[in-house]
Amino acid sequence: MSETAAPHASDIQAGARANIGVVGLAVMGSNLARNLASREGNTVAIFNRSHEKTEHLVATHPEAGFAPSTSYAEFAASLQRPRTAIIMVKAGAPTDAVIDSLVAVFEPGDIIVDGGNALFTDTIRRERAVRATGINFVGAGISGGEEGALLGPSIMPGGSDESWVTLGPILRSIAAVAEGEPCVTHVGHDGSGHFVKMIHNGIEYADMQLISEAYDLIRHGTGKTPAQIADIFSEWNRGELESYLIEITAEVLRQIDARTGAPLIDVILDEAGSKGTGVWTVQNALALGVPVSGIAEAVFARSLSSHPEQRLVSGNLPGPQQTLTVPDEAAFIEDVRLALYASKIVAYSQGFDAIRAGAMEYNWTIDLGAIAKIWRGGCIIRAQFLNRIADAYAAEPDMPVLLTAPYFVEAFGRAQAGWRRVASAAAGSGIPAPAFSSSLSYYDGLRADHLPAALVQGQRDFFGAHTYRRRDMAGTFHTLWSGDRSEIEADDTH
Ligand code: NBP
Repeated sequence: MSETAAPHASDIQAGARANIGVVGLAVMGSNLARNLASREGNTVAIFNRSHEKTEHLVATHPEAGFAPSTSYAEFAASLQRPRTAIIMVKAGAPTDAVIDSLVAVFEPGDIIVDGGNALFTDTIRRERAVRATGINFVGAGISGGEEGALLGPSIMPGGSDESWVTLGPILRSIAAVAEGEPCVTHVGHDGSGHFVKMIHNGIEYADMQLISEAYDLIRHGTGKTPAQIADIFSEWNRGELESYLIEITAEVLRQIDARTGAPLIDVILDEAGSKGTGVWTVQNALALGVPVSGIAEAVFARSLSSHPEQRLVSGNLPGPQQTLTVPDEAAFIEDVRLALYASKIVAYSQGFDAIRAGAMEYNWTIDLGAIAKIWRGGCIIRAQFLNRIADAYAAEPDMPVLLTAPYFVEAFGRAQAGWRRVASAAAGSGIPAPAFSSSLSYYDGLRADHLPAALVQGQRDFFGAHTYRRRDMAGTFHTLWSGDRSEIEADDTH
């Protein structure tokens, strides 16, 4: 598809000098507006509900040459056609309010982009409603926090092919660049971009939990200080685990609290918060029937940590002392590294399986390899390792389960003995490592010739006549558990 962004001369209204606009100038919107303004050829229209933020941005960044507005009508008039505006406001009702205001002043062919963290089903609803007016609506996941918005985020836009023609060059110009490629791709239609962003955040939860479990086990097993463990993470960051999250983990562990002089990690309360995208990932994966156990355990672990009233009364529960005796420190640390790597492959594989299932459910055509590539830069889960995922999908685009790609099979071959030792050591000493353990169980579940699901089917048929299928013949069967005949065929469809 050709991608020429320049508007026709006849489309340029008198006084309309901006080719792109931003509505919502809190931390993300103002940084994104500055990023847009810093790129050759862009003039950025800006609007915020409370005008002080607009004035502040113009005053603090005169070099950006912003075109500020005090009303939606003025904002629309300052934009060349097709008008293109990126909304960066609080997700939910504020986003709906801004969309309604823009629809009132925009015209057919114009483009409204929601760059906030919308739930993808809201994006599907909004896209349908806005499309009915002839205006294009694009839900775009944007990852990278405030620094990414300013310097180059990873961008996951959905929406129509028509809007991508205008939007593609603009988004490519502001996205992070990884190995010479901009970290943005047209993910698919309607809510696909926000769906992929949701899964990105779910993977982020799992990755953070796995890293935290690795830190905790090393601390228990070796007695090393946070600063010494920071050095281990820095070392790991030079190998196959190289990633932004490993890099910042070392920095967090090295930090000293200015008030007490203690390692900051020992001062921070161990109750993890969340903004809900992990929960969305798990809820939607459950609805799609995709086991995302690594992500789910990470969400549950944050939830467990945030119930002080339960933890307060549970300290006397019987169990090991939660101390770990490690005969060979270096070997143990290497085992933990391998456990982290293998569990990380599981979490990413589950996340990509969820994208594949979502694409089938919602009729999106999503290039999974392209998603791996746009996550290599700008976003929180950026990592070298994503190149291996892109390679795997390039070799076999319809792979039923990502972790069976040859590169990962080889990695599991190297990692699994250490992974098992770490999971056993954690269980034996009573140190919680839910994401390590559940990732290993998932892996073994996939490998198993026989699963205990046969017994579950027997139980279901016993109490609810839910029927079962047999190994040795086609068809669906029900057993008369207390009757004369032991089995009847439940249907004759075979
Ligand atoms: P916030 O999520 O804190 O939202 C504040 C902005 O929303 C302000 O500009 C505010 O205008 C505007 N707003 C609200 Br609240 N209600 C409004 C309404 N009814 N009409 C018009 N404007 C309204 O800002 P943020 O942290 O910059 O995040 C923006 C979006 O980006 C969110 O969807 C967020 O989830 C997403 N995001 C954030 C990050 C991050 O790291 N922070 C990362 C990725 C994505 P006002 O000034 O008049 O109150």
